[in-house]
Amino acid sequence: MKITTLESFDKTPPTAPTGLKAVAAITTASLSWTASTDDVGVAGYHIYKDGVLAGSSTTTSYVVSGLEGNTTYAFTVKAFDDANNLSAPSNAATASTGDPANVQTIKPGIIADYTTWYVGINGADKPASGTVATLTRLASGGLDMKFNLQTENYPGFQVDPATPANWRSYNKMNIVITNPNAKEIQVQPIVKDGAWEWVELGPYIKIPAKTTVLAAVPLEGLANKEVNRMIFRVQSGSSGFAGSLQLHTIDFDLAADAYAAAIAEMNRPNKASYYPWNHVDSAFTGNVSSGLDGETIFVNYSSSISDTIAAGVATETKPGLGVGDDWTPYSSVSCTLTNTGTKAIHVSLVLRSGGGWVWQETGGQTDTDLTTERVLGPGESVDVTYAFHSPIWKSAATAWVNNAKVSGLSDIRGIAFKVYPGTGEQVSAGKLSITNFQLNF
Ligand SMILES: [Ca+2]
Repeated sequence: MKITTLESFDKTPPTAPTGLKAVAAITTASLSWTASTDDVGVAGYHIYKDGVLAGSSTTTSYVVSGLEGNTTYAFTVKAFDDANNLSAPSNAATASTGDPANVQTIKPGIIADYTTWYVGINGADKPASGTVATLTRLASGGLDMKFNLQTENYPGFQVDPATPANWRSYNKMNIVITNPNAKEIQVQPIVKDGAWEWVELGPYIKIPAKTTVLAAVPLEGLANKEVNRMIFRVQSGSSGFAGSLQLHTIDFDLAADAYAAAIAEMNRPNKASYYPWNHVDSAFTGNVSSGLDGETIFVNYSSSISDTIAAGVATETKPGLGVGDDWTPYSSVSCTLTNTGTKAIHVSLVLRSGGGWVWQETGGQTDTDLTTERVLGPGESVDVTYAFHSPIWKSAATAWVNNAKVSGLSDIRGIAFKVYPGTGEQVSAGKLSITNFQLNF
């Protein structure tokens, strides 16, 4: 057989990427840039951290992981074409990672100016007697409210400045607020102006379940910018429930990306209990029990699991909301799998996406082993990473061959870990523990 290799005629490198931006969190930095052009075609980009290759991307964005906290990094990107011609570097973008010991570097703004915050009910005067809702200070200087919307309507974070606050130089108010509940919360900012007229500032701010937002509140409707009372009135997006809400900051005229890294980190599901893990998937009939114990997800599997009977544990990301989590900011799931059973087992991460709850699973493949299933021997514990953009996923759409990325990342409705034996193997009853569960940028 004769093999001929053709020398490429493409000697022209792509143009340098431009407009590189970097936003750092604690251990990661999200990069984006403007595409290069090439006489034949851009094949991809190499990403450099302080001049050292950190990874490659076929798109115009990349997340660099494994960074140190409290450190400033300089990033550059170079484009390459199919002939591996490398462009000049992009502009350098620097980004400083946050302090791992203090994720919430968000400043309280004018919350800190007042010591007399109280729970008001429907904007009324300071209650003479106690309310069901209670206000306490966060360590960061912000405010935490615990409430029960089934027994008390429209609780609010309220304060009456001793002398009217002067907001004349401001165009918008910004608040950073966390909804840690499994249901949407809505917050209406209201002021009583210099004439004690009630002025609602903009529409209700809708804060999705388990989410922190930086909201911008327009002040155009406030003609009289002397403020005698601030009210942040709280209601549920659906039926009333007991829960809490954290108001981290009230400030003015902040940039749209203020606190972007801190908020991204706060929104990252970085522990198992971010999800309830109490959804029973009917595909798993080989369970003795499963669920969440502290931060450990567990599956007590029976000896009856086989080629056709799997065990497993599952959760819905947003139960009852009719939507799933948006995982597009993240690159992977990582966790530690421990098999305390006396026989080997296989473990597959299953994601279910979109309104059809499309079933996609790894079939035991992980990022460090793209060709075979990672079998967990008796007593074995292993750290695994399942990258969403690696070709380790299979589904009905791939005829159950592992060759695809995850589809539908913007609407992940269910997560499950499936336990099963190798073909024809028998298994004794045992336990799979899943620890250190987190999503990674
Ligand atoms: Ca070229």
